[in-house]
Parts: sequence; C-alpha cells; structure tokens
Amino acid sequence: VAKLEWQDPLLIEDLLTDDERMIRDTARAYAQEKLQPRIIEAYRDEKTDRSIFNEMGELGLLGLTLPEDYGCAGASYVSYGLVAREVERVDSGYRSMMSVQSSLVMYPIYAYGTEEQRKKYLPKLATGEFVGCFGLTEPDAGSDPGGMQTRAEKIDGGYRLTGNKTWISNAPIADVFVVWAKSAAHNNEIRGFVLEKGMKGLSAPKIGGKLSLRASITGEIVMEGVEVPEEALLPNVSGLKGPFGCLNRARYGISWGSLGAAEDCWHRARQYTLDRKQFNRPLAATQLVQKKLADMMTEITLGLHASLRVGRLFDEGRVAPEMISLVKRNNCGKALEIARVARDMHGGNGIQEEYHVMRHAQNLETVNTYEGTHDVHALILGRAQTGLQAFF
Ligand code: TGC
Ligand code: FAD
Repeated sequence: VAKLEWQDPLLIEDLLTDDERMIRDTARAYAQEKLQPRIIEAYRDEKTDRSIFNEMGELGLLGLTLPEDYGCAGASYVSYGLVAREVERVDSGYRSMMSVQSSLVMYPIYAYGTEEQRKKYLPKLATGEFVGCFGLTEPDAGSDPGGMQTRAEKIDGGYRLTGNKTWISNAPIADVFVVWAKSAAHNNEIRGFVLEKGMKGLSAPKIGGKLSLRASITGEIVMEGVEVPEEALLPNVSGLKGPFGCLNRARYGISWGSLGAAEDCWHRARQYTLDRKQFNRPLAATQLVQKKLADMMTEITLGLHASLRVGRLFDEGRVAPEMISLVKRNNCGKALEIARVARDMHGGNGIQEEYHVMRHAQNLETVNTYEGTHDVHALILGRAQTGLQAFF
C-alpha cells in the first residue's frame, strides 16, 4: 500500500507540470528567504516596503499570465495560483500587493486598453518600476459597486473625473491608477480610466489604524476635477463587466492564496502541539487536537484541489464566474476558521507575533471581506442555481 504524505494527502504535486513546479519553487524560495524575515517588523510597524515590487518584478512574478511581448512570463493561471499560495503563506498583505498589480491593474490595461496603453504601462508595471492600484469601491458603494458616484464628464480633448474611492490597496504609493467611473459621454455607463500620479486634483491619502493587512498599504483616491486626455480611457469595455473581468482573476488567485496562509497555520499548529506538553504528554496526543488537525488537513486539501480545477478551466477558457465565487468564498471562509483555531491551539503564545498565527487570522478577516464578501458570493451562488436575485 502507498504511504500517505500528510502535507499533500491527495498528491496535488503530481497534477502540476514541470513549468508550474519551477515557477512555484521560485516563488517559494523568494517568499521564505526574502519576505518571511521582514514580516514581523513590517506588520508591527505598518510598513509597506516599496522595493518588494521591484523584487517580484525581477523574478517575473508580476503580470505572470500576460504575454512576453510586454515583459511578462506568459504563464498559466495554475502557476499564478501557485505563486499566490506561496506569497500568502508568508502574509496576505504581500499577496495583496501582487494580486492588485497583476490582476487589477495590468490585466485591464492588457485586456481593455489600446496597444499604446499596453506599451506605455505594462513593461514598467511588470518590472515593478511602476506600482498600480485599482479604484472601484467608494464610501457608499462597496458590495454594490453599481451604486458608485464617481463621474467622468466630457471636456475638450478628454474627460474630467470627480469622486472618491476608498479602501484602495497600494493607492498611496501608486504611480498608475485604474479608476472606474460613470461616464456622461457614454450613457452614464461605467468606464475605466488610467490616471497617473501627479495629475492635478488627484491625491491618495493613506488609511491608518488597520488591525489587519498591515504590511500592505491602503488608501483613498480623491479626484477633485482631475482632467485626463482622451488616451486615458480604456476603450474596449463598458459596464460592470469591466471591473468584474479583473475581479474574476484576482478572486481566483485569492482562493489559492488564502489556503497558503491556512497551510502555514496548520503546519505551525501541528508542530506546536507536537512540541508542547501538558498533562505529561504532547497536546497532539489528545483527541480534540487531532480532530482539529484532521479538519485542517481535509479542508485545505479539498480547497486546493478545487482551485486547481478552476485554474485548469481558466487555462482552457472554460471558467464561469460562479466557479470562482465558489472557491473564493469557501477557501477564504475555511482559511479564516483554520487560522482562528490554530491561534487557539497555541494557547497564550498564539497571540504573540513570533508565532504568526494571529497575524494570519487578522489578515484573513480582510481577505474574507474584500473582492466580494463571503455572503455576497453566497448570493451569487444562490442566484446561479435559483435564477432569483436576492441582493435586494
Ligand atoms: P449584475 O447585474 O450581476 O452584473 C452586471 C454586469 O456585470 C456582468 N458580470 C460579470 N462579468 C464578468 N465577470 C463577473 N464575475 C461578473 N459578474 C457580473 C454581468 O454579466 C452584467 O453584464 P451586462 O453586460 O449584462 O451589464 O450586477 P449587480 O449590480 O447585480 O452586482 C451584484 C454583485 C453583488 C454580484 C456584484 O456587484 C459584486 O460582486 N459585488 C462585490 C464587489 C466587489 O467584489 N468589490 C471588489 C472591489 S476590489 C477589491 O476588493 C480589491 S482587494 C484586492 C487585494 O488587495 O488583494
Ligand atoms: P458592505 O458592502 O457595506 O457590507 C457590509 C456587510 O453587509 C457585509 O457583511 C456584507 O456581506 C453584507 N451585505 C452587503 N450587501 C448585502 C446583501 N445584499 N445581503 C446581505 N448582506 C449584505 N476595493 C477596491 O476597489 N480596490 C482595492 O484595492 C481594495 N482593497 C481593499 C483592501 C482592504 C484592506 C479592504 C478592507 C478592502 C479593500 N477594498 C478594495 C474594498 C472591498 O472590496 C470592500 O470592503 C468589500 O467589497 C465590501 O464592501 P464594504 O466594505 O462597503 O461592505
């Protein structure tokens, strides 16, 4: 009989290609050698290290799935998921920095932009010379982005943008801003615009006081009549399907990433309970602890295989958005629960930064909320099977 590999019980490793393993190993080595040693201080001091973008760019991890013509790796969506898992094994904030740049900034410029826009922005975003951000959410439009207030008016030779975006990852350090606005010149349809740092009337103040995702900087985007040329419009998409096309990719990556964080919690909880003795025996020798470890192993394994399946369907061009909702919702929810239980299994030590589990749990509160909350994805899945809209 075969022997179980406890870390990979259903042998997901066998289902990856050589290229995918190579990309994964590059990301794992980088994350463990370069990111892991920085995270305690970065999280404690709420410090976002700008040079991480350059480092990731050097390794080809930004815009991973986009074509080589623009300085990208042209890799598979499965590879993108594997990289997200390795980066988030260290911290959700680091994965957030990367997924915004890749899926929410580079992807829309590639998919909806002109050749000039692609050439102008993509190579510099790929190396990390430019940092990008994605402005969809507003103070009064979170789960319901169709309710946005940001407006674009037509002016001679371009547009004037007015409005406020909030909770925007990377915004305070961004060079490039992909912003969604209702455009009067296009029947009030939602359209995408690419703004640049330094434009008159554009600012991006930092949002302080976060108790989650502290290694990834978050801000507002304030647009006080920002005038942009015609070339700032992303011409090839209109309506909510523009931002959602980007979100499909980011949500898919998060489904892998959240499980990377969960795996870190699982492995740490296993080792801690093997090492820690109470009542003259390891905590891991108790039934309650073993049940918790069994649940972690099961949920992580099932979730990884589900994300791999969605990734393969992505690469075959057969993915439906609801498949992504299924894995984003389930994997984030399970990862958050696993992190909370791992925190508990560490006892008092579990609240200490050097044990890492509480940081993951705090981060996963955000991950379970952004890119569509756990309940919003339930409503998407409910609508898909009943045909009934339950949002309002
Ligand atoms: P609805 O009527 O469902 O759809 C409007 C139009 O959009 C199309 N569409 C999609 N297209 C592609 N992919 C998808 N996933 C799509 N979902 C919808 C749809 O076909 C339709 O097109 P058309 O041509 O018929 O107009 O729209 P609704 O207003 O009823 O929306 C409902 C709901 C709740 C599903 C949606 O608004 C939603 O998903 N809300 C959640 C908002 C969200 O995810 N925000 C994310 C902000 S970005 C972020 O959090 C980044 S954090 C990143 C990080 O730091 O890592
Ligand atoms: P709300 O929509 O007000 O939801 C509050 C609660 O109500 C939730 O529990 C929700 O599930 C529930 N709810 C909402 N509607 C319904 C309903 N119809 N039925 C039942 N329950 C409902 N946005 C960007 O555009 N770009 C970014 O880069 C970005 N980065 C982020 C980074 C961080 C750290 C955070 C915290 C958020 C970020 N976001 C970003 C915003 C994020 O996408 C939103 O926070 C998220 O979509 C939820 O919106 P909201 O916060 O307004 O909550």
